[in-house]
Amino acid sequence: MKNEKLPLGLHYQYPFIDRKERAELLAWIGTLDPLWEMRFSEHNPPPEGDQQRPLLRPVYWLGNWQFACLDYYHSPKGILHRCVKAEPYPSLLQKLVDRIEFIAKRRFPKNFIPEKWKLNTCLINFYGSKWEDGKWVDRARVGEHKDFEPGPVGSLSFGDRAFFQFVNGKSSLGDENVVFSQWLEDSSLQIFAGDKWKNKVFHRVQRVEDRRKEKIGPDIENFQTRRINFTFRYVPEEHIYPLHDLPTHLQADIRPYLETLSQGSAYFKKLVKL
Ligand SMILES: O=C(O)CCC(=O)C(=O)O
Repeated sequence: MKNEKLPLGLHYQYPFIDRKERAELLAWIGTLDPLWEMRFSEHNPPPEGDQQRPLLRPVYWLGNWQFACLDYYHSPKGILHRCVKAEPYPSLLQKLVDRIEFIAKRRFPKNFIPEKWKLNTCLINFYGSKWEDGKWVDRARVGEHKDFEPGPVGSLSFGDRAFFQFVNGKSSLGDENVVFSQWLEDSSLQIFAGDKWKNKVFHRVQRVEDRRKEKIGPDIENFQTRRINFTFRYVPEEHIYPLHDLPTHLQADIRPYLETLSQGSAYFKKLVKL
């Protein structure tokens, strides 16, 4: 889909990133060491009927890290000890974030933008296939969910294009459930905002094409990446915790992740030594 007229609260721009920016960004992404997190931990065990499992894909967070085992940020109630202060954006990313914030403020009604809103949190998702039991298994999708961080969410896509949908409920309902679909192209920007797109409907990535055959992202053991997506969100500063302000049992739960991160990141190296 090109930059056609979209419903209020949706913005799509393709291309948003030029070739030089893309090359710089991808070179930087290649230096990251994404984590393959487990959903639960010793102090947050699976609820009855659920089981411990890895996330569908490797991730990297900037600004603050929402470790899956701490439970994701879920405003207004699930905000305590969810977001751990993490690395700041590199300057090339900050420049893009400034542009996205500018577009959102110009494009959407004032009441779509919370006071103090700024895109201070970034989740980088790596989509692709995982080597499992002697074969490559496609893991390039995300089920229906909402992003509970307040205000507009900005999303940058790289690599193979993704089929993105807003839906009314859970997937068993089939196609009548779909409110809006769009392809997210390489180097595109999507922003969604307002009560309908943020709070009422769910969103999901149904599938990611496998056409470009481009080597994208860092080497990840037993994983082939074909799409990388950044979602920029706003977490109010008072909900972001310096690591050492977390209760010690939660620090213990995320300690192995921090150790792993410290091998590739000066920020986390310093943090684990403190
Ligand atoms: O990959 C995408 O386009 C969307 C990712 C997403 O829904 C999320 O990170 O919450």
